[in-house]
Amino acid sequence: MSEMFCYQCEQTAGGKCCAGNVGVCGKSASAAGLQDELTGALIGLALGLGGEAACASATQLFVDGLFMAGTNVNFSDAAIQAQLDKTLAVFEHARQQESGSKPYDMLQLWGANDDIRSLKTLVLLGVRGIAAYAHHAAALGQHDAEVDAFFPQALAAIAAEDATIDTLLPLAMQTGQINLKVMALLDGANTGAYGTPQPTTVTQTIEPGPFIVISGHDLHDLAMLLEQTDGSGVNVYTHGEMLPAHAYPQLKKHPQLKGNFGTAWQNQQREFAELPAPVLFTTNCLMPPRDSYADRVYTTSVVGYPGLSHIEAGEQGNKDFSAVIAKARELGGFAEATTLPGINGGTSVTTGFGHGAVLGVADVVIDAVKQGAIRHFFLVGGCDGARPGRNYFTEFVQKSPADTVILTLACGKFRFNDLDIGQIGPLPRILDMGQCNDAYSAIKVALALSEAFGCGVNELPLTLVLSWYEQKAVAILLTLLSLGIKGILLGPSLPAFVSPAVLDYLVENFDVAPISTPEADLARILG
Ligand code: FSO
Ligand code: SF4
Repeated sequence: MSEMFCYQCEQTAGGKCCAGNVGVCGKSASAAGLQDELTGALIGLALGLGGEAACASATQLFVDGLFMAGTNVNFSDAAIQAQLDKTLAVFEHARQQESGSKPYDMLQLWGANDDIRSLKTLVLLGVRGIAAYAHHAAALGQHDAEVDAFFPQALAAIAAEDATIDTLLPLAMQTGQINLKVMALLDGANTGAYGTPQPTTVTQTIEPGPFIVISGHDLHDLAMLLEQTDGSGVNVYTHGEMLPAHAYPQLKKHPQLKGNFGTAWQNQQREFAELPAPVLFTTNCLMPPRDSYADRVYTTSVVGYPGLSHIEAGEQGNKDFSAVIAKARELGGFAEATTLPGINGGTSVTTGFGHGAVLGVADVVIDAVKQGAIRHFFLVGGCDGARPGRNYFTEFVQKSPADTVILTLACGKFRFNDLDIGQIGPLPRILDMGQCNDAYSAIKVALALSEAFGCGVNELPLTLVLSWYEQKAVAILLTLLSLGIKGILLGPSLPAFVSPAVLDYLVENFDVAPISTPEADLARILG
């Protein structure tokens, strides 16, 4: 019987760790073990490099290997083993050059003393989040030398036996700063390729006829799919974190990009059960597919699940989605227009309030604050998940007073983005800034407001109410802390890998607090 140790996400078993044969997410002990081996191989590679920057192909190994070990990304032993083999081949080459080191044994990390393990885990998970964003930017040909150099630097530091709280805390803050860099890189890559997002209302009604559902964060994959479905009679609907794609001019120009299907990732087994269409997963969050629809789920890139069809990139990263298009035709879609309403029964959602759109109406926003029409901004954003405590975020938005604005991003917004809570002047009260990486937009807007009002970000009428689930959220939290942002409310539970001493540090230095009830938190913030 195999055993696993994994505590990297919010739904970890008993709020402590997944052990035994299978994790709460459905990841097997063998896949978890291979992910540990892969991470250990990458740490060994980093040590062999002396923590120094790697060549482009080794950097891609860091990016892909780290992303592949993230939550709900890859469940396939064969795929993880193949990535491990690629990484170990580099060791073999280094050994022949007599400059090699050994793969790192992850048990050294999992067995370290509480606080060291906690801080090293914080860095490792933050780096996994950074790798995800670097992966999307690289797909659009964008790289940042400082980001690339950080992978070996941070991984080598995780192996350091002489690491102390005093060396690891600054490294955690540096992880946050590097994540800011990579989010900026990805923002530039996405807007450079597809234009500045524009506010866009997206229907949740599916037209009759064949269609494809595309999920995940990779806009480049969507762009390729749209090019290949142009004029084909096959429509395309976004799912989950792909929703904000509707706001990009160079993507929305394709008339077959029709609308959005479904809500956040944890509802996919129910929402896909009767789906007469294929689903393409470009990134997490993939759940183990039910037999009723497993034959129509396709994965690509670092995503994988045993038995699902996988589409690999060919020359220059091009992908051939003809099998997905053929599957859409075979399944035929709905016979009549069909609406899958949002969580609260809404039939459309609005997105596209990135930094370009919001700062484009900065004067309106600043005037509304000065005249008291906007009393407070809440950033209610982050990941969704299955825990019932996540209803907090819906209720928080429902109970927020009419003179407050809700900025939101990532998949947690599906809890409330179909609510009509009104407008303040020309502005809707819910402004969807985009995907989780568009936390960069929220930061840009906050910095612009603080400049306009001549105060620090912590003095703004702005509170961050964050829902976390996986490693990208860890990276974003580190970014916010590294910017000195205080008073963040975090839920639905605190990370299992944060030791009591590290939590004390976060509370004392950054006033990070767990969510309580929407009523109590709203009263305290606005009181
Ligand atoms: Fe959600 Fe999943 Fe974007 Fe995450 S779909 S939970 S933070 O992978 O990446 O928000
Ligand atoms: Fe458990 Fe989360 Fe790890 Fe899955 S990713 S095994 S749910 S801690």
